[in-house]
Amino acid sequence: MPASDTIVALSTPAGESAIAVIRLSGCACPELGQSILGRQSGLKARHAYFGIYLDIKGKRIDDCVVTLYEAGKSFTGEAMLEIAPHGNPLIVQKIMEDLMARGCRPAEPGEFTRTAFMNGKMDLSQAEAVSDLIRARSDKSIEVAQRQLHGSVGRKMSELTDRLLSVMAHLEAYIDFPEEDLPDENQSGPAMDLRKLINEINELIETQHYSALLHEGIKTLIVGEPNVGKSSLINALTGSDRSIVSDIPGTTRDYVSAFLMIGPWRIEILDTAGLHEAVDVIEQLGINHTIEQAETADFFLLMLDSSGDSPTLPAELLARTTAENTIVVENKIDLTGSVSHDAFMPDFKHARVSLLEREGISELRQQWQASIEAGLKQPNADGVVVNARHAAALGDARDALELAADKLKNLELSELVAADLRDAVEFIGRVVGKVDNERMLDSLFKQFCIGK
Ligand SMILES: Nc1nc2c(ncn2[C@@H]2O[C@H](COP(=O)(O)OP(=O)(O)OP(=O)(O)O)[C@@H](O)[C@H]2O)c(=O)[nH]1
Ligand SMILES: [Mg+2]
Repeated sequence: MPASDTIVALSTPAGESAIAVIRLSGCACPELGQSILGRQSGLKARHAYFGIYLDIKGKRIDDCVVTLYEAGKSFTGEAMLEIAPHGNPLIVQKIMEDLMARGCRPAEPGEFTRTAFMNGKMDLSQAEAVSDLIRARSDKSIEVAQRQLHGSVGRKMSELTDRLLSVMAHLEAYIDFPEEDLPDENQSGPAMDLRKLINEINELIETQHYSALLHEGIKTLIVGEPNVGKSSLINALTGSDRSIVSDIPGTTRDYVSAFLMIGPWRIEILDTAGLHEAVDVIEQLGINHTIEQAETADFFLLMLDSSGDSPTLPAELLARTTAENTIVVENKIDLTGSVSHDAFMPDFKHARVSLLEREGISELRQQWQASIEAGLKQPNADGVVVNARHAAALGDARDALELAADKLKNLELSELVAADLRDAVEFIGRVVGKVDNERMLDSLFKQFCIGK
C-alpha cells in the first residue's frame, strides 16, 4: 500500500527525554505498525505493543511501544500510529529516516489538527483551542482553552444560529404566506429578538479583550518618583535581579519587563524610569517611554516612599489610573520617618510594604489578585471567550443584524431583511469554520507546531 499520504512527525520536543513520541496519520498506518514490529499478524487497535523497532532492512533500532488507532476513532479521523522509543535524538532520527524510506512524508505544522478539522472531528474553534492549550501560560488560559476544546465556542455559535434561524423562519413564513394570519411586518417579536441577539454578540466580542489578557498577560506598570523602590519591587516579585537597584535616583533609564503569576493570572510587569522633572535628555526619553507604556497598561502599581512627601506625577499618567486598576504601594515602612499616605489618592487601595525587610509582599499579591478579579470583566456564565478571528466574524454578523433591524424598523420588505439575516448566519458560521477559504486555513494552521 502506498504510504505517500501518510504523514509523520515527532510530537514531543526535540532533545533528550525518557521517551519520545513519533506520530503518524494515514492509510499506511496499520501495515506500518505490523511491519516495524516484525509481526505476522496485524495490530489490534488501541492496544499498546512493546517490541523492537526493525527498520526497512530488518535492522534493530530500539525498544519501543507502538499503538494503532483505527480510522474513524482517532484524533485525525484517519488511521494513526504512535511509536514511543527512548527519547534519544539519534534514535528518533533513525526512525524518522526509516519511515521516510518507507514512503511517509513529514507533516506540515498543524497538519494533524487540520486533518482532524477536515474530517469533521472538530470545528475550527476547537482546532484553535489545541494550539491555545499548548501555548497557555496560566491556569486561567488553560481553563479557557480546555473549555473551547470541548466545544464551548461551537455550542454558543450554534445556539445563536438557531435563534437567528427562528427569527428568519418567522419572517420567511410571512413572505411565503402573507395572506395568512401572521402578525404584520411591524412585528415587535422579531425586532426584539434581533436586538437581544445584537446585544449578546456585542458582549461576546468584548470577551476578546479578556482573551488577549489571558494570552499576553495583564500588563502592569510600576510607576513612581525616582528612588522609591520600583526596581526593588520587580526584583522581589520575580525573585531575581532583573533590574538594577541603587540609591542613586534615576538608576532605571528605560523600562525593564518580566513575567510572573498572581494567583492564576499571567502578568507582564514593567519597571519604569522614575517620574520627575528630568535634568538630562536620556532620562527624559525614559520618562517619555513610561508615559507611552501607560497608554496601553491594564494595571498600575503606583509606588511612593512612605518616609517622604506624597508624589507629584504627570497628569497624563494619573488620567489612566482608577480605583479599580491601581494600587498605591507605600514602600520603606521600615524607616523611622515612615507615615501613612492614606490621604494621597484616598479612593484607591493602598498597600504598605518594606522591600528591604520583605514585609507586606504577600499581602500586596493578595490585594492585587482581588483587584484583578474585581476589575476584570469576566466572561458570562457559559465561559465563552472569543479570539480576534472570532470577534471579526461576529462583528460582521452584528453589522448585518443591525442592517436587518433598521430595515424592520423602517417596514422594508421582509425579503430584504431575510437577506441580511442569511448573511449574519454565514458570518457566525465562519467562527467554527463553515467557510470555503483555503488561504484562511493555511495561515491559521501555519501557526501550529509540527506534530500537532
Ligand atoms: N529602607 C529601605 N530602603 C529601600 C527599600 N526598598 C528599596 N530601598 C532602597 O531604595 C533605593 C532605591 O531603590 P530602587 O529599587 O533602585 O528604586 P527605583 O524606584 O527603581 O529608582 P529609580 O530607578 O532611580 O527610579 C535603593 O538603595 C534600595 O536599596 C525599603 O523597603 N526600605
Ligand atoms: Mg529603578
